[in-house]
Order: sequence, then C-alpha cells, then structure tokens
Amino acid sequence: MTDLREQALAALATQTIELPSWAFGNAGTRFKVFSSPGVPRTPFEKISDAAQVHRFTGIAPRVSLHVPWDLVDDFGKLAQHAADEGVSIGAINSNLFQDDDYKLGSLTNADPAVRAKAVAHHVQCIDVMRATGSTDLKIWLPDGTNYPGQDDITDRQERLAESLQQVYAELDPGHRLILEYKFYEPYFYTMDIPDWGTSLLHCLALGEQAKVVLDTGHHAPNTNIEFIVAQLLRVGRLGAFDFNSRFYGDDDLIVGAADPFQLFRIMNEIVRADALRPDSGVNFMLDQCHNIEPKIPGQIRSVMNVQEATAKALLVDREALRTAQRSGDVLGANAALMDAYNTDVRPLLAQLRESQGLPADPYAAYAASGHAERIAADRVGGQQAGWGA
Ligand code: AOS
Ligand code: ZN
Ligand code: ZN
Repeated sequence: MTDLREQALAALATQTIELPSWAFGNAGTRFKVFSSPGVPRTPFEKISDAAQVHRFTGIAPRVSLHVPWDLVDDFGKLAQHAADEGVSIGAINSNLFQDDDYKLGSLTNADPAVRAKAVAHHVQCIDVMRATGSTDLKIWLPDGTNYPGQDDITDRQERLAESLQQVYAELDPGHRLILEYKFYEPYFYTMDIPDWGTSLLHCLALGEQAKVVLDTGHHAPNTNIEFIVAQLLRVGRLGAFDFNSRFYGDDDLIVGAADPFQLFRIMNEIVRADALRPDSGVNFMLDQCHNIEPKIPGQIRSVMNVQEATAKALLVDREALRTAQRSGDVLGANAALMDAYNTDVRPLLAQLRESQGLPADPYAAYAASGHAERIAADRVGGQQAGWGA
C-alpha cells in the first residue's frame, strides 16, 4: 500500500488539466445570462483568472482559447501575457455556430462558398496556434438537420470529409486536429458528428494528427463512457477530454459533481492504459460554464474533483485486480476497484500539495486570499462567456 501511495504521488505530480477561457466569463442558459462581480473584461483578464487557478492548485498550466470570443489584435502579446502569468495557451476552439451563413451547416453545407468560409475560419485558427504556440485545433461541429429528408445524410458526410481534409492539410507537423462529437443540439434530428465512431472514422481518414475529443456531457443517458475511453485508448485516438457533468443534457456543470463514480471509472481506464503520462497524447481539458456559482472557485473545485478521481484510480491495486479478474473472482475484482474508490484521498492530495509548496486546500486558500474581492472592486462591466453573444 505504501508503494502504491508513493507511485500515486509521483503520478499525480505530473498531472495537468487545461482550463477553458469561457469558464471565467458571465454565463447562463438560453433563458438568462447572469452577471457576476469581477468577471474578466478582456481575454487578457480571462487568462489572469485561469492563472489564479494554477497558482492555487499547481495543476492547471494551460488555457484553451476560443475564436472569436478571445479575438485580440496581437495573439503573440496574449501568449506573452500567459507566460508572464505562469501559464500557456492550450487548444484553440473554432466557432461554427454563431453565423447566419451556417444555418444549414458549415463544413457540411451544400453551398461550396459556405464550406470554403468555414475552412478559412480554421486557417485563421491555425494562424492563432502559430502565434500562441498552441498545438491543438479543437473542432466541435455544430452541423446537423432538424427534419427527416432535410438533406442527404451521406452527402453531408462526404462534404464533411472533404472540408476536414482541407483543414488538416493546413496543419504544421507538431499540430493536432482534435474532433469532438455530440449526439444532439443545436440540431435535433441528425448531427453530422453525433458519436465517437463517426469522429473516429473521420480521424482515421485524415491521418495520425487527428484525434477524438470526448466531452463527458455529449452522450445519451446511461452511455458507458469508460468503455469509449478504453476503446479510443486502444487505438491511440483519444486526443482529449472536455470534462464536465450532466444531469440531463449538455449541462456543462462542474466535473465530478453529478457522478463522481463515473469520473473515477473514466480515470481508472486512463490509469490502466498509462495515459496519465504527460506525453500520452491525452489532453485533459475542462469545458464548463459557471452560471450561478463564482467562476474561479468553480474551476478550482473542478480541478480538485479531477485530481481526487485520479488519485483514487491510482490507488487501485492493479495486481490484486488482475489476479481476481483472471481467476474469475467477480466480487474480488469489483472489491479491488471499490476499495480504491472508497478511499478518502484528500489527505494524500494535501500531502502532495504541501510537498510542492502549494496550499493543502486550494479552495479555502483562494477564498482567504482576497483576490475575489479585489477583482470585484477593480473590474466593472465584465464579459459574457460568448454564448448568445
Ligand atoms: C459544445 O457543446 C461543445 O461542448 C464545445 O466543446 C464547447 O463548448 C465549445 O468548443 C466552446 O466553443
Ligand atoms: Zn465540449
Ligand atoms: Zn458541449
């Protein structure tokens, strides 16, 4: 057990989680966007807020950007600002869902001029990658149809394959295209990338630099997400997570809030495949909105939840588990997992943080720091995260 704890501490020390810039802006639903005191007024301030999360937790050194929500004149300056704050720029998210031209589709549109516009937007995003040092181009394709017969399902797939090929051809050697899927919304009859299989097929056709993004909120109820994780890891195509929690739809709530056991089961597959290693190619990102709770503490809580699930997964006695599995000991194998899940890992994580010169409880330390009060006083007129903008 001591060995396991030591190994867990070593692995936890290398873990990183990427934060979304949009988590720090005002957010809401289609019904109402609530304003919070002290929210960032510029992309620079979003990065400063993300850096606070890193300062208190030590495991959130990257920030995903969104184009155009985070559009600035000089992306080099933004990347320098991130470096000055002790973080770096992570994935660049494109936007294909806020333009009238894309009503009937973007990369899948029947009109070649609209498809060309959507491809050109990604070329712009790749330029942002070059200016910021980002290596991941993240595409969430919001295309789909609402009515049977509205468009030809197969033609749309062909057009998508061709458009993706054009985007892929623009990547530099160190770049990746990471492709998200979502089973419904904003369209309700078909989505053009509704599931991991469709995303994977497109990635396989594109090449080695294309990987799947698994957003934990993008599945039908009761989908076994850890199975998908295991399958994508097997074929080396799990590029990233968008972590969040869902109770009903694409709720974008704090990861680990709805179902901490599911998060543990996911992280268990990650540890099983040794994919926690920083060079494993899996980017652990958050994709969340904090509609009613304060943003920076919400992100701190989120990364702590991921860290706790990871610590539990690392405490699984793999030898005992294997032995039980191979000898057909159903309950013994299950117990090996549950023993780890039922361990209170908070003291272990406090020990890890203290050994790194970090506060044992980042959430409490941030609350005591006075930062929230300072930004509330200093910043007036904060920005909406982007939804509905
Ligand atoms: C949308 O539902 C997806 O989860 C996107 O990953 C994400 O919210 C978006 O990329 C932000 O632009
Ligand atoms: Zn997402
Ligand atoms: Zn989503």
